[in-house]
Order: sequence, then C-alpha cells, then structure tokens
Amino acid sequence: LFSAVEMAPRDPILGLNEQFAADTNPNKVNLGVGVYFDDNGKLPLLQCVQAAEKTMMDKPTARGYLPIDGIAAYDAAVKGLVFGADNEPVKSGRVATVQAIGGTGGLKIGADFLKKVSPTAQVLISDPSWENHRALFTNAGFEVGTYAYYDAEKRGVNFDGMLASLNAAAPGTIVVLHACCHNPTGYDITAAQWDQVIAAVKAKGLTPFLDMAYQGFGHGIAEDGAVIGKFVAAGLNFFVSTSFSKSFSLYGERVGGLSVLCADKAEADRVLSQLKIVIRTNYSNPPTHGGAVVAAVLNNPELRALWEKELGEMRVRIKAMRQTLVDGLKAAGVKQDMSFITSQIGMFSYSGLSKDQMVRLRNEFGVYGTDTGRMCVAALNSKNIDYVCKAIAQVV
Ligand code: PLP
Ligand code: TYF
Repeated sequence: LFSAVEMAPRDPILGLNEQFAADTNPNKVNLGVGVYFDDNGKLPLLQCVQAAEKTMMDKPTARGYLPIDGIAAYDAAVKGLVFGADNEPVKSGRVATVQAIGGTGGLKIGADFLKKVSPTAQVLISDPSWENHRALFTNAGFEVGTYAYYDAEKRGVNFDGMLASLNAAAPGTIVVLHACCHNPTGYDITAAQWDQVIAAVKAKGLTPFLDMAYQGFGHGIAEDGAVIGKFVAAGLNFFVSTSFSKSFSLYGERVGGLSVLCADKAEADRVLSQLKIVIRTNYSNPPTHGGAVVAAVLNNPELRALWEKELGEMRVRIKAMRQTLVDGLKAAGVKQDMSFITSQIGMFSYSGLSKDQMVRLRNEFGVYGTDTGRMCVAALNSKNIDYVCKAIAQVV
C-alpha cells in the first residue's frame, strides 16, 4: 500500500527547528521560526493567561463538546478585536465568526468554504509570502499564483508592481493579504497604499482574504486593526483569519478564528451554517482550553488591560532589538547600511543575506534563519545579540 509513497519535503521553517535542536554548538541562536522570546530567551507565559487559568482552576469545569463554531464569548471577542465591538458590522450581525485551530485553521476553513462558493477562482498570495499560504490553498484545490510585493533592490514594497498584479487579476480572484507585519519581509504598505489596494480590489471584483496573525505587533491593537475598517468602509465583503498564537504566546493551544463579513445578517447566518459544515467534517468542534483562556482575558476589563500591556512590551522589545541590531552590526564592522531593519515591522526581518550566507551562519556559527534571509528579530535578546552581530559580520 505504501511502497510508492514518496518522502515529502520538510517545512522550510519548522524543519529548521529539528536541525537547531540537534546542533551541539553552545552558542546557537534560533532566528528561524516566528516565535517571540523574552530578553532571557524564554518563551513567555503571559500574566494575563496565568491569571485567567488560575481563576479557571479555582473553579474546575467539565469538558463537554463545544458548539461547532466554538465558545460564543470567544467568537464575540474575536469580532470585537477585528471589527470593533461597537461598529456597524458587529452590531448589524453581518459578521460570521468561528473559533479555529490557530490562524492556520482559520485560513483552512476559509479556503475550504471558498472552494465551495468559488470553485474556479484563482488565489493570489504575495511574492514572497508565508509558504503555508501556498500549500494550504493548493491543498484546498486552488491554483495559487502570486502578486508582486517585495523589491529586493529598493528594500521595500514594489507597490506599483503589486497594484499592477491586482489590476491584472480576473474578477473573483481570491487575494490573500497580510493585514500587518508582513511575513516574511517585515515590510507593510502604508495607509494611503491600502486605500489604493482597496480601490483596485473593489474595481476588479476581487475577494480579499486578510491574514491577521500579528495584530498588536505592529503599531498597536487598534492601529493594526484599522486596515479592517478601511475594507468595511469600502463596502466590501471579505475574510479575516485571526491568530492568538503570538499575541497571547499560546502557540501550542492553537487558538485562532475566521470571520467573514457578509452583506447582511441573513447572509451571515447562511455563511455560518456552511462554515460549520466545513468544521464538522474536519474535526467536529474546536478544543476548549485555549479559547476559554483567550475569551476570559478579552472579556474581563482588568485582564484585557494586562494583556494590552504585555503585548505592548513584546512590541516595544522587538523594536528596541531592531535598533540594537543595526547598531551592533555597525560596531561589528558591517560596512553596508543596515538601517532598513528599523523600517521593517513585526517579528521578522528580511536581512538581504543570500542563501550561501544563511547556510554559513547556520553551519559555522549556529545562527539559524531561513535560506531566504529571513530572521526572527523577536528571538534576539541582550545576551545573544553581540554574538549574532559578529557572526553576520563574518559572513557578509
Ligand atoms: N499566517 C501567518 C502570516 C503566519 O505567520 C502564521 C504563523 O504561524 C500563521 C498564519 C499561523 O498562525 P497559527 O500558528 O496561529 O496557526
Ligand atoms: O513563519 C513562521 O515562522 C511562523 C511559524 O508551517 C510557522 O508563522 C512556520 C511554518 C509553519 C507554521 C508556523
């Protein structure tokens, strides 16, 4: 039965984790996978999460099946974060939101649903993008292409190219957009550029799918969410996947969501009923713990304030590390101007280093980034940064 089964390639990012774990270099630094570590190099367990869990443990509850679409208070909290609780889309009931198994789960539910409603549509992801975007939509049965995004020479967004790609797309094309903190490049488009993207999407009749995996890591929760308001104001119907993996440091709990903004409440009810079929036929209903924790935090004013403070600390620390990296590279003797690192946003930096340089960093120094030159700035800290700067200086 399995004799003809071929070995599948490793995930280019998660595969690095295995290689890192096996590396015996005592100075090794993992800048591969997108995970936030604190200044001691530890994965944080947020205080807001601990407080919510303590309250839950003080009053233990049995674990029945959740509704197919998840915890109602969780879905309401996701809607509030994405659209603003007092805003028209939520108030009018035209958002269909389901709890999902991480942001990946949200994308997958959306992709499977889209395959039913737009079976022949093409999907466009940014060039480059999080590689799982391509794999996920391909596995859902779509043909996946790219829209222009990164300009290596300019070190920024090839915005004219991006607009040209969107304007050349066939009506109904599904466009996967990074709501903020573009992965892997770290370059976001400006508010004015979003307006142009939205105008193109509207004029061409494209279907926007916003991937919001890093809300709060760019400029703030509301600031990063503002792009959603622009799509709402344009009168578009669209998809938003949400991930709390990074913003709650709850990677392993798999907490995320999918929201679909529909024309009216009746349409949202019908869409929700279809999303529930996708869920039912894949894993029936979501797990309880992570969703309960996030709902408890987001729906309690004190814990929510604590979360915003802790998320703000993560955001500020990453920004500080960007500056320290730029300064450290200069001090280590790197001649080229690396200040572009501070104009990038979110967890990642596209360093501009070549594959050969990245392989040397890994093999000779135990500094792990992806072959594309992406480094996770959120894994730098005051103890490892000098080492990383010296290693980079050696290979450039
Ligand atoms: N989308 C992007 C752009 C990401 O970087 C990630 C990172 O993991 C995800 C989606 C998936 O998030 P999750 O880990 O919650 O599935
Ligand atoms: O890009 C990253 O590093 C994160 C984590 O298949 C990740 O988004 C990487 C690969 C993958 C799932 C998550």
